[in-house]
Amino acid sequence: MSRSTSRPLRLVLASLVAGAALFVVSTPALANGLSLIFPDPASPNGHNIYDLYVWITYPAAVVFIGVEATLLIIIFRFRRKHPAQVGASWHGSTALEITWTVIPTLLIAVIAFLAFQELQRDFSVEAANNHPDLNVAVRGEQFSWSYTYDQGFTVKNQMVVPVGKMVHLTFDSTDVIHSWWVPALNGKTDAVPGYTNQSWIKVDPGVLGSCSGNDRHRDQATGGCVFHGECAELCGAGHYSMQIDVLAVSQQEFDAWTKKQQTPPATPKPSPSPSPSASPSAGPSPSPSAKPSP
Ligand SMILES: [Cu+2]
Repeated sequence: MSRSTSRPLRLVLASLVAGAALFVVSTPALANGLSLIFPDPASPNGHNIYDLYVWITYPAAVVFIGVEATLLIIIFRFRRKHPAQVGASWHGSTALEITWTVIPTLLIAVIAFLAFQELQRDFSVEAANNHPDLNVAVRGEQFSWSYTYDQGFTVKNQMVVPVGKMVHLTFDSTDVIHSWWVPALNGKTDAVPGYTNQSWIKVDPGVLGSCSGNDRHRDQATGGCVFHGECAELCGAGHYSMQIDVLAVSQQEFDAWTKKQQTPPATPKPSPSPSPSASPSAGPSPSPSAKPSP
């Protein structure tokens, strides 16, 4: 191998080794739950989506490294070595063309099949087959979320659910398309005006013991875990403000919270009737700075 050839080849080899090292280093991190892609999943469909993503990423990384390595080797090995050199040329190769059409088509078909299967599970089948413990209707509007529970009350901003229970979610919108997504819990689900979408969550009870990550925090008042998500469909000027919070608590805390929501707010006591002697103009004296209206 000449000196000029060995240098680029060394570069290629070094790049390959660096890529492979990165891949190997990231594998135990993924296995230990440290997320390089999504937050740690905390619901069965969150787990399934996460696993599918990782298992698509592995072969994709192998294909990527293989293609890039082949490309680099060809560039350096078959480059023009002197100005008069004329490269070899081919006019079509049926075998090659069939190969590079069939293999990617098969790969994409497998990915599409697995993804479609998982989406079906995420969107409704699982909840329908498992008799949901709770139904919550999620409604998007510019620019907030509301949650209507089986028990007949509606809350805004934060959804509260018991851990370990199958919560069936339906989604719609009053204005434009929004999308409800808490990556640790479920797949992105659109809230569409005039159409009802479905999904579900079943939060791992373990989050009551361990609730750490960039996408979640401990709720001190209840000991529950708050998962964070965002509207994932550009829906107008206030899109950024359509934040999503899901507080997962114990069944006991959930029952107490539900009871509180169902209790009608205390009606204020009627004020005593004014004394007949009171002057109708009686009231706080106007501020000296107040100007009379014209
Ligand atoms: Cu939005």
